[in-house]
Amino acid sequence: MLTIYSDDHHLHHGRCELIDGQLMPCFEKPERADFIRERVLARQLGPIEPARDWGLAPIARVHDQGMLDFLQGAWARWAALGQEGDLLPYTWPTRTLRQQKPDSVHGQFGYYSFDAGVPITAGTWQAAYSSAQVALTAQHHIASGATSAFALCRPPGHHAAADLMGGYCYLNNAAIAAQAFLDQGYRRVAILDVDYHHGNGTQSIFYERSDVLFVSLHGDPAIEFPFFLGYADETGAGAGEGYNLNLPLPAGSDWPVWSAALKQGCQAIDDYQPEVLIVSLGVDTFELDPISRFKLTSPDYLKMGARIRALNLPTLFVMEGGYAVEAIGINAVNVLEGFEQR
Ligand code: OKS
Ligand code: ZN
Repeated sequence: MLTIYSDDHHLHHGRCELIDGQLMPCFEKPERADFIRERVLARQLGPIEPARDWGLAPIARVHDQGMLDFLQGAWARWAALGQEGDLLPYTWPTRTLRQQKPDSVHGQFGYYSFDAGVPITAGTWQAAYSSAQVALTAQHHIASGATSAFALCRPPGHHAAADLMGGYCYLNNAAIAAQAFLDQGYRRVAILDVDYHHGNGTQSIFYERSDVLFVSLHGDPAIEFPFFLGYADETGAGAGEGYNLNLPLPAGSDWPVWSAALKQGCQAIDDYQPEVLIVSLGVDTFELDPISRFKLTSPDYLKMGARIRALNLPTLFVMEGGYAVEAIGINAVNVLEGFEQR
């Protein structure tokens, strides 16, 4: 399987995030992608190719132009104020507050985000832009006839909505790839999100549309980030009614529990008869993940890949979360090797 990778992810390295009342070093760190890349090489999964530049247009097909302008220009505005530390949002237009964009860089960041897990550093725009280009390059290979490809994206994307960043995500790489397929003439795209967290951004982008089926297995949002989306009664709206399937699972879910939900998700995908499958591949379902509460083991990821392969669809894997860095490469590549039946 071909892997697409960009070194630009190193340009994004946030310092801190708030976890359990304490400022901790960011879990979403460059080593994550480095470990996955090293495992791809060690296992000889296939060639690793750089991203090509497809420009801003395919990104703007999914994201709000105001948010893109903000993300692209925020660091320069922050630095011009004499600041050197990470730019972090801290006020949001929630209940009782006005939904309008203020002038200040902090006010605008709050307007375009839903949590504080999205530090903007000097290289964040370039890293997020290149991460989207990684997804688009892998998408191009599948549209050109490849049966699978791995977009080694970092930063991840599935929490990012059209005009909201959050949960370590700036640009929704999987959604941008899905929209690219549609713009190239595909009519039905399925997205299977196996990350531990609900892909609230991806869901919201396609919620009222029938051309993208979104299926997500995740920690029950009643007790897990992102808390405010991802419940089982969210089934789509308008033309999208019936094209959104959330499968929230309890803390402690292991392979028997998780794989039963996967079976249900795969059945929905099979019924939909998509032309292509995008897998939002997070491996924070791992038993040793520091911020998650599922209990999948490294061999389970081989079974996951084999089950996805049984859908018999051209499949684009897009990297999302996973924070047990010593094992992230093993687990992510196990899915790909399971898919390839190696
Ligand atoms: C608090 C922790 C927020 C958890 C973000 C989860 C990101 C993730 N700062 N999404 O898939 O892995
Ligand atoms: Zn996650």
